[in-house]
Amino acid sequence: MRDAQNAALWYNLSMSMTPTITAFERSPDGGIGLARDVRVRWALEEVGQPYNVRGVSFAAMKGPTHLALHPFGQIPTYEEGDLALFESGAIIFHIADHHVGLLPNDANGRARAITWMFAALNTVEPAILELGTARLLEGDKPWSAERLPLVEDRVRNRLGQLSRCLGDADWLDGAFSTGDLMMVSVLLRLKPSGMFGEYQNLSTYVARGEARPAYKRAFADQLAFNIKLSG
Ligand code: GTB
Repeated sequence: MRDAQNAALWYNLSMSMTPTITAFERSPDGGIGLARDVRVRWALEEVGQPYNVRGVSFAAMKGPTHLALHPFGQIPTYEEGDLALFESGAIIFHIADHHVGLLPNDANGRARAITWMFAALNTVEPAILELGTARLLEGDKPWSAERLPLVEDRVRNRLGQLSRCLGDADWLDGAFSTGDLMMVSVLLRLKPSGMFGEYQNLSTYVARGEARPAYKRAFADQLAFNIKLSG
């Protein structure tokens, strides 16, 4: 009897400590992996941390329960015990900080990996997001034809700088780190446009990221999640 009680207690404790992330209940991309829960899933897979996923509808995202977790009403969020986080960068940093495998052990290498994570989020991703906005949301505006090449040039500029920095290395700074996880995740958004194909080393860099078993598991799981919910 005591053994059964202990087992139940242990089960409840481990379930409450298994992180839960949120994802689109139905991703608008149909599961091609562009939503930001994928990068969080990838980080969790890299460190071997099991997790639960809760799908959130667009309506629920703007409701009080989700807004208590995420002030901007978005996904992903991350809950673990009494900790609740939002922002994919903060979530992935937390995962990397609490597990072995995504940040180097030496202090300087660790600081550089974190720098690359910020560079991906603050310097590369904004230009890529702007391109998406210019193409998808502003393409029908009378000024779009004039503005779009400027936005494309800003993306090319960043890609050229990144391409020169990467050179023929496999990863941005020695071994694969959270900096690469974030940079590859950000660049993947450009994949449908074929734009990073203009930079061969970036193209193979992204493919190298996608080939990692942890990424493949993360991608397959989000796809299965989307298929299950739309079925
Ligand atoms: N800075 C935040 C982070 O990094 O976590 C940004 C989070 C964010 O943009 N979340 C998006 C969201 O919740 C989903 S990932 N949007 C709903 C809303 O704002 O109301 C971005 C995204 C959205 C849609 C597609 N798509 O259709 O393919 C892909 C990616």
